[in-house]
Amino acid sequence: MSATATPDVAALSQEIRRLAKAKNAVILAHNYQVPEVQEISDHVGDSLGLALEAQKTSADLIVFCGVHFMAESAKILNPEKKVLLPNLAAGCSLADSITAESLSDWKEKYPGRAVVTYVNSTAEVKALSDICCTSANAASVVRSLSTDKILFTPDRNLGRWVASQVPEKDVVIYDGCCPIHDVLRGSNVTRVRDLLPGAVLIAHPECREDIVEMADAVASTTGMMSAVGKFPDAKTFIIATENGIIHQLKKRYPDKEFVVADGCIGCRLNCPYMKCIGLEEVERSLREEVFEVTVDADVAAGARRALERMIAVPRDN
Ligand code: CIZ
Repeated sequence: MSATATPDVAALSQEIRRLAKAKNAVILAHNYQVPEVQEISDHVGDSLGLALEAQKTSADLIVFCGVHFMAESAKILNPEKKVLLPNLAAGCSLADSITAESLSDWKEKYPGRAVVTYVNSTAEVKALSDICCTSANAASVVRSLSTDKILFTPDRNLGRWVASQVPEKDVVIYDGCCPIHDVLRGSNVTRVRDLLPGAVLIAHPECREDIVEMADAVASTTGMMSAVGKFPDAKTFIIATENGIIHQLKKRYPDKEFVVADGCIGCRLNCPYMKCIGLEEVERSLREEVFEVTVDADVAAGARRALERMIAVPRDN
């Protein structure tokens, strides 16, 4: 906990840690969560890192501070554990951009292709896929497949970036996107760059093509943590992804300056779903053991196969 925490934050944080210990719970937080939630968590990371933590935990209870598809993946990989999502409103517009029905129609339109699905998707969609990927391993996942014919779902920006990294494959890309990343335009980033000459631009592959093309590095949130270290002489970094990652970047690199790519923390690069879990929701979740995430057994079996195939592939970044 930071020295500047207000008494409420301090008291709530203490109570959360007390409850977590009493209930043998592990608290996992995504890099996009608010700083105070990241601070009371046992592990902070991206969806792949957190899925792996969930797989190896000996805790009885997993409190997942992230969005629904992430908690669902933790449940699928740990069917015996109770997995809690502190706020059921924590959805994902990208995951909602594809349904099992629309994927089935699309598979019929492109028969014989291997379906690679970004983890930002529902369990039903994962269950209809050959393999999942995250932004930290998407290119390696596509490269690992024996077929050259790929259907990539649902993020068109990540899909296009992956296709550019693996040009030997023929990748058909679904037309979904993360509205938080997709709303960012090259002109926003250029304006920030002009104000900060010499700053290094690191972009998430969910950003639009022009932004990825002007970036000095393209990386997942975990990849961003190591990418900063590759520019030892740079003082200032412009970060093109959801603003929650800034907290971990500042902790790891206290001497560097991080600026959100739209130049305005809390505006466009702020996911309302990622930000709907606060300390009150985490405390209630632990105390009342709400809201339990469940997945139909047949759906879970199909989704687990796609997730486990993904986990066997090493990370790109
Ligand atoms: O895979 C994740 O956790 C997401 C959604 C983004 C990232 O790059 O970490």
